[in-house]
Amino acid sequence: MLRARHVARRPKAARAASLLFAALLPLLAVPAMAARPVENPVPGSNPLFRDKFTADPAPLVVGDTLYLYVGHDEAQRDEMFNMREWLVYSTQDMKHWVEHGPIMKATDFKWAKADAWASQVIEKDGRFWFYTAVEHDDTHPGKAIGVAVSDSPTGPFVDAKGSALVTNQMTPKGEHSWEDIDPTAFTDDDGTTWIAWGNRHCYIARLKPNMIEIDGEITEITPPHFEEGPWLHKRGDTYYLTYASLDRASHRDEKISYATAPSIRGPWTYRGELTGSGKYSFTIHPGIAEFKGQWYIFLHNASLTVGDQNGSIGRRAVTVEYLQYNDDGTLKPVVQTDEGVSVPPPQ
Ligand code: FUB
Repeated sequence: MLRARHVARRPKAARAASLLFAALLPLLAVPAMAARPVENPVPGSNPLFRDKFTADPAPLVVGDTLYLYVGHDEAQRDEMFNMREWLVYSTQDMKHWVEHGPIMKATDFKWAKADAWASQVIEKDGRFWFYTAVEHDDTHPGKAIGVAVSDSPTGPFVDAKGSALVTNQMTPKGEHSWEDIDPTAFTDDDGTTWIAWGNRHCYIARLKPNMIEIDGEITEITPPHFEEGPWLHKRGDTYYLTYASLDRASHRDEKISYATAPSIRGPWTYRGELTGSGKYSFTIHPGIAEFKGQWYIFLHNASLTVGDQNGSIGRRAVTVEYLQYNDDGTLKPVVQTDEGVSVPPPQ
């Protein structure tokens, strides 16, 4: 009898323990940090965050709040990149920001070994889906794209799939191991979510409704001068593919260029350069959002100094500028400023 009762009670206790573990798991993934206000002597001016180096900005609007996901640049001295985690900030007025701390580490993907590179979070069915590039372990050498999920925009996020969504072996055209980076995710009006990504080659694919599997073919849509950092968005009937571009003849610093299309399936028309290079930075990376009736483009440069560390290829700083449209839907050139959005948009 005793034994029977013991046996009968065990599954309940085990279930409770496993529910508790599941509830605590996200809390264990990264140490929680108390949210704290960001100090900026001129709120809204560039760079936005000045006590640490940040890169690859990706905005997400949820209600009256804009969340900004960034990679944390921790390169020391001549190190090229040292990016171990992603951070998130939020604002309700584009001038005053709150720092929420890390949402995830690259190695929280058990199959990844390093490199918290560029990412984007989108909301679908009340959950937050985080697509990002990391370095895969030796089972699939090269960069890969992972997907993580959270019930809150400030995370923490946990691996949603347990394996990579895209590996270097799935796009064999690439000349190098970092072809599969910089995912951008976009949900079209019919509810279908698409993911685009790439370095040198730009790819696009549909996601299954479960958000963790590619649905069908991977298609190449590489626009002129494409280097990396694609960002998909839509305004009115026009689809925009904005990206970091490189003049390979001069191999000067990257700029932002863009293309437009009447459908997510293309055809894409090249529209030229949108910005110049980020100050002192080889890379630049676009993230675009409409917030409270105004469009913004987030970028990064390497103009920030923190302590005795100057900006460099692996020590960047996130910035923001207004994004404005011409009547025909093309984008007005974006000038990168120190004022950022601390001043009204250009007329
Ligand atoms: O931050 C690491 C890499 O540099 C990103 O994946 C690229 O977009 C470039 O910004």
